[in-house]
Amino acid sequence: MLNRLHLFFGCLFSVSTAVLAQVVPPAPYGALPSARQLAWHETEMYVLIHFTPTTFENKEWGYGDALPTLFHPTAFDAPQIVRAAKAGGFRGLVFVAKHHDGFALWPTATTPYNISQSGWKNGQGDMVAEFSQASRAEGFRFGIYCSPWDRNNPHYGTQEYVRIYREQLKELYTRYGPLFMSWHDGANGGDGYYGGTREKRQIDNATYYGWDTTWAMTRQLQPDACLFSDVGWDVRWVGNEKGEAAETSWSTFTAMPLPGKAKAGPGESNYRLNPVGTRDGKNWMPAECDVPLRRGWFYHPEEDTTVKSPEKLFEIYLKSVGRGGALDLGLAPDRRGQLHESDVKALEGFGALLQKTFARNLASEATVKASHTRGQSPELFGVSRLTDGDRLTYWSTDDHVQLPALTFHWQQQHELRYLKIREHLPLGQRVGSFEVDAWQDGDWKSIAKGSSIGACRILRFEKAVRTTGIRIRITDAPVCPAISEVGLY
Ligand code: FUL
Repeated sequence: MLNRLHLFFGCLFSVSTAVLAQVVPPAPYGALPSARQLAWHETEMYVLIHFTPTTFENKEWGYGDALPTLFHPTAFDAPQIVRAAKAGGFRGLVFVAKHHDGFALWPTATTPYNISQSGWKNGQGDMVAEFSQASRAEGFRFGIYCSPWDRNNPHYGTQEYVRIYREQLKELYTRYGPLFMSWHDGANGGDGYYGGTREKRQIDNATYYGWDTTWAMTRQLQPDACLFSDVGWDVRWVGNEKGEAAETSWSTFTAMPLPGKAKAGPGESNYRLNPVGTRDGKNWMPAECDVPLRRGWFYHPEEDTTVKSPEKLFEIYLKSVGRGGALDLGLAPDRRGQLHESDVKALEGFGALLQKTFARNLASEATVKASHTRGQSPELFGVSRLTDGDRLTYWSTDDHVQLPALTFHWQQQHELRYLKIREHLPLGQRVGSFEVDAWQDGDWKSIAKGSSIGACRILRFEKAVRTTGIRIRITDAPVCPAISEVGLY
């Protein structure tokens, strides 16, 4: 009797563990994104605004000696700028609250070199506040860029300046609501005005700023803000200002020592690796791809004809967002304090192009089949998850099925040019490569190959294919996949 009971409970136990085993989600793989990084991935496209006395000097890098009264926008209109960005499909705005020239665009107690000394709004204005409000009114996330290099400050190069810089961040972190980014450029030290001394000041970027202390403050005061710096942190610089990640671009990254150094320290990064990232890297640190809409980051009237076309912006989009990163597009208000007509037109054209290209997802109209479904549980891990528009749901397979395939079939032929695919990021970057086939003349023919996926991978087929079927085969993966979305356009 005891033996039979044993057997009975034993069977019950193994059946229930089998059922359980079938429905548990796959174990996460490798370095994982934080909640703030996941939110950043969803923001995906944002703009970066440069507007300081440097605009009125027609320079790219202000020396720090421009008179504050030089800053006098005649028709400043933050909502005009945000609306134009929104028409371009962007979802966030990072405002340069202080550039290398050291001029603070908000009324700060930390330096007299600030907006209250300008004639704008009789010295009563606060441009950070205006951009913050305009952004939030349009549903944008808001962030700030405060340059560590300060060519105006007499204390630059001393510990007193580091204290002042932290104080500036503290004001920015506590006055303007939640921030999605705290952006710290990498241009550091050199010649400048420095309180009238007009000299060259070198600092050791690796040690001078005491980033660990500063960023502990960022975490405390702005827990949702992703830290951008050229040495990485939450997001890494893509390594160029063309807005281009490499064809293969992993969201994980292991900082490598600079040539000749034994180990990578803060302030060091081997930029050659930034466009690519590191497969199975130590940290989740996806690429931010920054690029100005014009030739430079600031407005120059002679560059009115260098505004990138909607088509060029679309190419950049494919190489940034389409390679798992985010696109950070530099916008430069003119001396009125608005975007020039050419910039507005380019943004509108780009937004329209995105809309048109990705308007109809044919994957949602297809009969979709998977070669395998995790735990034979379509409700939890089935193919319907691929087109539900929800990044939190995903299709997956049993642990031992690492190279499955998906097929999409239609009754009639469709013309296809793009594939968009996303991994379920909370489980890490899992897929190493994949291949796309089209059903042609009664057989599957390979039409495209991809490697890293991550937040989003967009493949543009060499030419448009007319077909009734598409197959996606995972061709390399150390673990089972977790794919959250597939789009075919
Ligand atoms: C760089 C700066 O030197 C440029 O002026 C610009 O602000 C760009 C976005 O970052 O590090």
